[in-house]
Amino acid sequence: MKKVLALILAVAMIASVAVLAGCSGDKKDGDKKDSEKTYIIYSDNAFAPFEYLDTKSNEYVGVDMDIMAAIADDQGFKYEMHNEGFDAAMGAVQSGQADAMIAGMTINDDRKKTFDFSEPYFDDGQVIVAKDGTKIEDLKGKTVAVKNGTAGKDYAESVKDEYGFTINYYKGSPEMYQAVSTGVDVACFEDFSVIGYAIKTGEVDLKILSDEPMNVKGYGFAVKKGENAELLEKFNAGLKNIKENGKLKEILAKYGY
Ligand code: ASN
Repeated sequence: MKKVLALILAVAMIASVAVLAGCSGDKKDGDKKDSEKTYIIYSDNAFAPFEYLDTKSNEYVGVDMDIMAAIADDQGFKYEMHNEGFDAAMGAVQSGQADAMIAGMTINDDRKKTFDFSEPYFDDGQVIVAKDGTKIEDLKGKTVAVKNGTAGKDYAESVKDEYGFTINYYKGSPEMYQAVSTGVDVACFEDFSVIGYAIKTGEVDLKILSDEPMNVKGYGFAVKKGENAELLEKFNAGLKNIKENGKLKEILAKYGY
């Protein structure tokens, strides 16, 4: 009888030790999960020099890609980048499929209703772009090209009655440039630095019609409003550091700014 009792006791002790070990093991796993969380970040896919496919390495490169890498390194977090296009990125953040987006995204009041933004890291506005020789009066009665969901689209919609044009909507910047180059649309609306880069690199043979960029505002990293505050904090802390230590300047200089 004594032997049986001792055995039961021993088994009970082993079991409780195992349970305890299990508990602390679980806790450790939980901690590990937190620090090793991989954030899902979405971006545009053809918005040079902010994000574009480098055909040599077959990888997405650009200002935003470098900023994200520098900040993740500074703050010690992991992330996975998905370059799916601008409108797709906004949808992914809103649906919770993505934790955040970085896509040369203009910070404006309308977007602040559905997104929380980081501090700005670059300023830009939009310009009207067309074939050489086109004048602003030529937009009347014609169609212009815009990219879905963008600040350029908002700008075009706000002046369409004044200039007398109608709008064709495209998925990406290259499709928009092509529509203008091939004469489907008379002009397009694009961020100044991006079309400036495309013209400079010879990717497109178009001219900027506007005297100066309109609606100049900061670009920011964005999360869904009220969500992922911790990631936004990390981004801002890292951004502050790379602004102070010269890394942001270095990244911008690498792409000609
Ligand atoms: N600057 C654009 C916007 O905020 C972003 C883009 O086209 N990638 O609407």
